[in-house]
Amino acid sequence: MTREELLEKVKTSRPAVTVVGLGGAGCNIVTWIADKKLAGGKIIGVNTDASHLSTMTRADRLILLGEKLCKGHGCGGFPERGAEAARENLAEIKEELKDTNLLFLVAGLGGGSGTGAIPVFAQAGREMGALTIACVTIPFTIEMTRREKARDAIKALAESSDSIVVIDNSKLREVAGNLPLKEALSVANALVGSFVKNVTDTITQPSLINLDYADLRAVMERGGIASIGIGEGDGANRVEKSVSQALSTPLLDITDVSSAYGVLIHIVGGEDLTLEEVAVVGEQIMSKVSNTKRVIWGAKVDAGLVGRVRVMAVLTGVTCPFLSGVPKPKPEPAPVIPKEVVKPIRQAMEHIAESYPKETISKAAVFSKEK
Ligand SMILES: Nc1nc2c(ncn2[C@@H]2O[C@H](COP(=O)(O)OP(=O)(O)OP(=O)(O)O)[C@@H](O)[C@H]2O)c(=O)[nH]1
Ligand SMILES: [Mg+2]
Repeated sequence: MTREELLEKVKTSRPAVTVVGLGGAGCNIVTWIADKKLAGGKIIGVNTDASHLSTMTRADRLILLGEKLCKGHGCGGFPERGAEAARENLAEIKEELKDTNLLFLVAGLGGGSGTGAIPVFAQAGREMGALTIACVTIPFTIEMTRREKARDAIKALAESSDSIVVIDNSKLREVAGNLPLKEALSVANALVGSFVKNVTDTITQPSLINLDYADLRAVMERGGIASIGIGEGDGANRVEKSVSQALSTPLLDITDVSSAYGVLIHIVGGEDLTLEEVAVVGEQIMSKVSNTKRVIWGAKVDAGLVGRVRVMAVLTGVTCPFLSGVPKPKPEPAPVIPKEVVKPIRQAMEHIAESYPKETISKAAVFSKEK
């Protein structure tokens, strides 16, 4: 084989990534992703609400769900209608997903369209052979009945998708401070969006060949519920600080961090990030998440982030009290997060929310305990 033929092969063997935003929140989140320019992925906006869907100028494809059922007016908060609407378009959905290897389904749970349609899309994605990752938010505690709907939707998703990355909006407030609603929603958009973007960039960009689709599959396939944590640090022990923050402040309350099945780490640092520091992240995670079978990660250099390290940790196969309905073993008082911890997390969120500057991606590493 010549080098040219090999390069052609690299191009054609790259996994096809599709990101679907469902319902109002889902569409807003994928718009965030489109604004940041997704490397090598197709973006689809999906809604029963024609008016909201028509605002999606950045998507590659749009699907108006359940035209007959909803007449373009939305679902009024009823997930059963959202599911029925999605079933109306099943043939079109399968056609859109047919060559996809990696499918991200993004929604804010609690309404009708996104909540009802997402399990239908997940099932279609799995049937088409895609690694199907749902990325969802749970409504704020004040949205009481909406939280119940979200719980049911996650249970349905557990049957139909590979992994479900869950961000609890209430938890967001806890770690980022008491933000006004609109700001909190933008932070949620940025967090879900950057998870999708980070993972996609890491496996589709040729300079990050060490973290590939097969590695991702090993951690996320049948991975169940997944929780995200982020951390950022500077100065001495900046890596240790950011790792321990990322693990100690998950955006979904989980029962036991140490029993996570798999961990995906994404590290961003300035030009001064060393490979040794990247390796320290691995050691730290392995020591803190002791039963983890698989740890994979990618690291990239962001020229604008001198002196700092930012870590996003995704723990798969976790259990969480919200879903099991079981209270925590030891009810703890509301956590008081020290200011020096809140501040860097907020900074990390602000960084994430900022547009990605032109980044030079130079390093990646994959480590696994189990080969
Ligand atoms: N992250 C994020 N969450 C949002 C946003 N808007 C609403 N939410 C959250 O998502 C939940 C669902 O809202 P929508 O996405 O508007 O609902 P929908 O899926 O369009 O459902 P219907 O409008 O009932 O058909 C809400 O309960 C909020 O918790 C947003 O812009 N960003
Ligand atoms: Mg809506």
